[in-house]
Amino acid sequence: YDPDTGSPVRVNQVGYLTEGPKQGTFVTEETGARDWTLNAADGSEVAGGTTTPLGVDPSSGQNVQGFDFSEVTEPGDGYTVTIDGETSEPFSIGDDLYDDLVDDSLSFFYQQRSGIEIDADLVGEEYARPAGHANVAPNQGDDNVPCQEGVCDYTLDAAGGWYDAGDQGKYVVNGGISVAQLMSEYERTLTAENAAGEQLADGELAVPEQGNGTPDILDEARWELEFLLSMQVPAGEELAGMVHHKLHDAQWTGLPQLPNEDSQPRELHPPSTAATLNLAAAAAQGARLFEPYDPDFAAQALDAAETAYAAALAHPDILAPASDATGGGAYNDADVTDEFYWAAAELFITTGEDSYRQDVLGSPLSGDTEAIFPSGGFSWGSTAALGQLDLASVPNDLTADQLAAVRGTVTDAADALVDAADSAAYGLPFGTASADYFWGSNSGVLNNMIVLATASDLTGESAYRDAVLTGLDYILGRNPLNHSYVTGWGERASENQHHRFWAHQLDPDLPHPPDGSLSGGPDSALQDPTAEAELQGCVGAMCYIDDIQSYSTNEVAINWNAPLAWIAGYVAGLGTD
Ligand code: 9MR
Repeated sequence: YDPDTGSPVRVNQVGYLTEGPKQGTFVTEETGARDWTLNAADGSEVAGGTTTPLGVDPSSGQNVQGFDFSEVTEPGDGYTVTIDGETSEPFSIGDDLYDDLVDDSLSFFYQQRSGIEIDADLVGEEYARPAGHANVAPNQGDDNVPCQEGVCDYTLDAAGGWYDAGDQGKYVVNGGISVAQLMSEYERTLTAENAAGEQLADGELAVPEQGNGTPDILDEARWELEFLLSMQVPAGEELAGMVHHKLHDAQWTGLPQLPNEDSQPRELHPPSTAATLNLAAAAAQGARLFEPYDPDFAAQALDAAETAYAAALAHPDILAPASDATGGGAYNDADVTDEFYWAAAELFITTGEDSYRQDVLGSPLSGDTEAIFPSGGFSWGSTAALGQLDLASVPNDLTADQLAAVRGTVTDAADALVDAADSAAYGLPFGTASADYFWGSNSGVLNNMIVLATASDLTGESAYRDAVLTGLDYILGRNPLNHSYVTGWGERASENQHHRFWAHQLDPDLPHPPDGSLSGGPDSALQDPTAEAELQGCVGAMCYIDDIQSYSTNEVAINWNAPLAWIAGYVAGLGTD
């Protein structure tokens, strides 16, 4: 496998913060150090030095060298680095480089909304579309969804929410982590010193609820929270309080397909303990955040969260099976210890009740840094970190000793990630073995960056912040493919992600994904036919193709854009020092 990767001089194609680390990677057959120069847009030489030979990078098989121009702090656009006659993509140095990434990465969520027209005034003509699954033929509508045969004999009004990804399914497991991360992006602004809070406020984001008195990012979160609440089994039914795992088409549909043109029957799948705990956790967090803006909604959310948690305790092992993958993803999960941990943590933070504290402290995960913070990043299937990060950073009733222990796991995990970033040729806080690159690997990188960012908030230590920024460099082009995984950000960026409406590659009348859409990223397991055909023999971080059919390397998803949005808020806030 030998793709065109352009210049061997690899940089963050967007740019570097004025006071941040500034590193790049050079791919070469040479083993001895080379000279590098940094040039301004007018061609003048700004700085120079020699590279550091690093040997063969296991994530790519490339022989590489590193270079570092952190000493340069003159803001500007159009910088390039040249080594051995090879010149990098251009990039900027400055403090406000990432402000627009906050808006772009969050606009993704509005544009994934189900059950509402996507308004040209908010997103432009190209991206406007009719409401999807709103019960207008040929849609069957999500306002009256029956269960699969034999699962239940009621229907639910489960309209609204976000489509998961390139498909039009709606999954409670995955909706939960995504909405939690948007809420956490907001919640961080209540305590962190450098946070982009103004950018998330009422009237700032392109959402239809502008001007309603609630921060716009919470309006976006509520669109999903209401959907999650609607998936709960009604009182009086068998398994009351449990939550249906997911709702999607009876059969997989082809591409392209606008959401309003889907004619497949929609079906509710059985409840699961994991989905129930996702609702418990997300609704508990929502309850405390909506309290100042809509106390009735906050009370409704807390009641649903407590009912769900009690139902999960009564039914702790109703597991969604891997086989349930016709017409939608399975989101199967054989271990819900982490979901119990997350839900108990959020309920404790919100209510202060001792029973939830006991469930957190009595969990087998309590104090187990490596189990809570897996090296490949927390995820929809490994959610304990969401609770731990909130226990560490959101004011709560833990005793001083308990809080110190929780914070210790965060900084221990972050220390390991700093070491990983320092030893990676491409600077990312993530593994470098080929097998470390799994379906959605970019979200693993970004979630590790959130652990680092939280450690930086807790301690003020710059090493944590620096590893967040070198992780961002990887996402935006300093990587083995010389490729930015965020549409519209960087010279060589993804634009053909797997999506049924943003399908320009298949139909020129349809748009590319909007700016700020993150690709899942390299997956060395080659899990779709296009990857199998095109990527044979690839190593680790090379196993990616910007093709709409490669859903295992190049899909978009709410749980991948959510950590991008969180990190965009963090990095934009750094610039406001
Ligand atoms: O993100 C999910 C990944 O962890 C799984 O390995 C993969 C296969 O089960 O599914 C991914 O989730 C997809 C979901 O099943 C359906 N919607 C699109 C999601 C992103 O590809």
